[in-house]
Amino acid sequence: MSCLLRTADVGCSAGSGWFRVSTAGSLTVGSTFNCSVHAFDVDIQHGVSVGQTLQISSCVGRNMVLGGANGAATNSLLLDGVELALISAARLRMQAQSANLTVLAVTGAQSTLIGRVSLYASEHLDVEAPASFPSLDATGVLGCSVNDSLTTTVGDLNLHGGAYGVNNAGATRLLSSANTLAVFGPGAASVVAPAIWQAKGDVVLSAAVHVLGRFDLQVQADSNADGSGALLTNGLQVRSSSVTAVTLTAADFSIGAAVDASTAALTLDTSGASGSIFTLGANVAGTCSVDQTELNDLLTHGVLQLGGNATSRFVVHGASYSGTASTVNLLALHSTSSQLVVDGSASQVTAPLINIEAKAGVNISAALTLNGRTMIDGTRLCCCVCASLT
Ligand SMILES: [Ca+2]
Repeated sequence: MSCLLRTADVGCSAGSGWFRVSTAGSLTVGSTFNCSVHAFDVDIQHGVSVGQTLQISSCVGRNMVLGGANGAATNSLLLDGVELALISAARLRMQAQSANLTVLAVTGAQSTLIGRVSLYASEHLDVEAPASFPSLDATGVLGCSVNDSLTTTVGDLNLHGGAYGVNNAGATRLLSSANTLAVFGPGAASVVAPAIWQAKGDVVLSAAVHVLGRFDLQVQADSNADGSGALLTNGLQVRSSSVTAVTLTAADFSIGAAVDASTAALTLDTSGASGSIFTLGANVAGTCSVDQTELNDLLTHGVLQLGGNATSRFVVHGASYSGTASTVNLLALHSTSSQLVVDGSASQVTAPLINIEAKAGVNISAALTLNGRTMIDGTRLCCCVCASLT
């Protein structure tokens, strides 16, 4: 069921055709109904309540702007931040046809009465100021550019960039989702480091990701460290020699194509959930696993670090590494009880420098071959070699 408010059919050509709710008015559309508003511009001065989806569109070719202050944009349909705060709906959908859609500043307080915001531009979608929504999906058919921080506070953050991809640049590069963060193509995404992409749940990088800029990129699934949140990639490539580190953390990894850090350090660690186990060489349910196929996809000429400060237990389980890394670090450093264990079938690591460190012991109970200068530090509590070390 829906209601349809069309004010713009005549107004577009005349440069008028408003949808206005004055301070003396209000609009309520019942709890089971949608409402579609088609207008040259909107002027919302008092409450608009729509039970299901409120869709706002304008004249074909007319740009749309969401957020910011009154008068923040001209020559476009502007739903500013104050107007947004007067809308309650299960979902707000804004649709720019043959036009661009720009997001200016939106605070969490302004969007809090809307369950989900869906933004669609058949041309470009651009986020130009910090914006926060309970949940968001945004589509720019000719590209989706996020040039400031973009956050969801309850649900998913889904970005669709079309053939031109999702681009994350600007002064602040932060994508943060309260549930899943998903980046779709089909065009490759690009991100300017330093940047952080994080989600309390899964991070799904459906598109390939190109890393530009300098310093570090951090991609964090399960950012709330409750043990739920995998990181799925379909290819990541560092394309700037000034990028120094790519750090991926998750409750589990699904590496679907090469993660090529070039000369940058490449780190994969658990998300730090209690008792996090990092398994290298096999997929083991309930652990943060990098199987052999995934290990083969981890490319760097710098340091390759697996595990780290968030790994409570590191299990090497039939893994073989003979890549280009200058150094391979296998680390279980979460707590004073963190161990590194070699078990299962034979494992081998070939690299100029190999560091194996755990705070509470290194326990080798399967064949392990290390081809490179090796430092094993089971520190501090014990170092127990129970099988062959060659
Ligand atoms: Ca989680």
